[in-house]
Order: sequence, then structure tokens, then C-alpha cells
Amino acid sequence: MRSTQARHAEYFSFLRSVSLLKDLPEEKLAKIVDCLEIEYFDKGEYIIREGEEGNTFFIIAKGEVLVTQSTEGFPEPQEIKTLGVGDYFGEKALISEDVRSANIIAKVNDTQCLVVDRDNFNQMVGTYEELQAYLREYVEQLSISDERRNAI
Ligand code: WNU
Repeated sequence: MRSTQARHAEYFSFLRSVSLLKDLPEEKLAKIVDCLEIEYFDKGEYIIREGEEGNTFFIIAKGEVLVTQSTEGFPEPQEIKTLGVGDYFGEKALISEDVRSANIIAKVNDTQCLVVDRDNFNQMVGTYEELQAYLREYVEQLSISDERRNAI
């Protein structure tokens, strides 16, 4: 059994490698590690369902996920993109205070996500104006591409 300390160090250096978090101060990053939950998913499992309420932000630590979305004129949700290790998702519902706007489905067995709840997400993002501005801009772009794609 690995020590809590070893795990802490492992997640700390992993989070440091996530582009979004690279400039966060040490103590902030350490706090996120303390508050993380790790969730495991098998291939085909839904991590997020569009239309549901959501209060969590995810960072992929292992595996791959597929983003899909219901689209006008198509009977099935359409595939939008694949995300991998170091990518993150679930920020939109938190930032727009809206329901989940797409499905996120594990593409491979043993996909692992680090999960940050709304309070910790707000603490992580809220105190950094640049990070907040960056995410707001990104979420705005997502809404525009949703419209272009005729997302429902
Ligand atoms: C897209 N449209 C919508 C992705 C991840 C992070 C960033 C893109 Cl900064 P949520 C569903 C999640 C949503 C986003 C993610 O799916 N997503 C998209 C799109 O074209 N959502 N509406 N592409 S991957 C991605 C940018 O994170 O957040 O809480 O749940 O609505």
C-alpha cells in the first residue's frame, strides 16, 4: 500500500503538468490535491449526461473520453471530440450555472478522473482572474460552436 504522502506527490506533479493549472501557486495546488476524489470508469460508461445538473469538474488522469451532443436532424448524439490525459471537462455547467451541455463517455476501460467539486473549483479559479477570464472565454466559444453545430 502506497503512502498518502507518495500519492499526494504523484497527483501534485501530475496537476502541475496540466496546462490550465501550471501557474497556480504551490499551496493552492496542494489544497486541490487534498480535496480531490478519484473516480474510475469502464469503456462506455457515462461520466456526464447532457441535461443533468452538475457540480463537479474533471481532469483526466488515465484513459480517454468521448464528447457527444444531441444535434438537430440526427437521431443519435453526435461525436464532437476525444479528450485524453491532462485534458479537463465539466467546467461549463459550473461557470455558466447551467445543466450539462454534452455527454462525456469513457472510451477505454480503467479511465481515471480527478474530480473537483464546485466549492473547490470556485476556490481554484475564483481567486485567479486570468484563469477565470480564460475559462469564461473558452466556455463562450463552446456555446458558439454548439450553435453552429445546431446542438439541441
Ligand atoms: C463543446 N460543447 C459543449 C467539450 C473541455 C474543456 C474545455 C472543451 Cl475548456 P459541461 C459537458 C462538457 C462541457 C465541456 C465539454 O463537455 N465540452 C463541450 C464541448 O463543443 N461542451 N457544450 N467540447 S470538451 C472541452 C473545452 O467541458 O462542460 O459541464 O459538461 O457542460
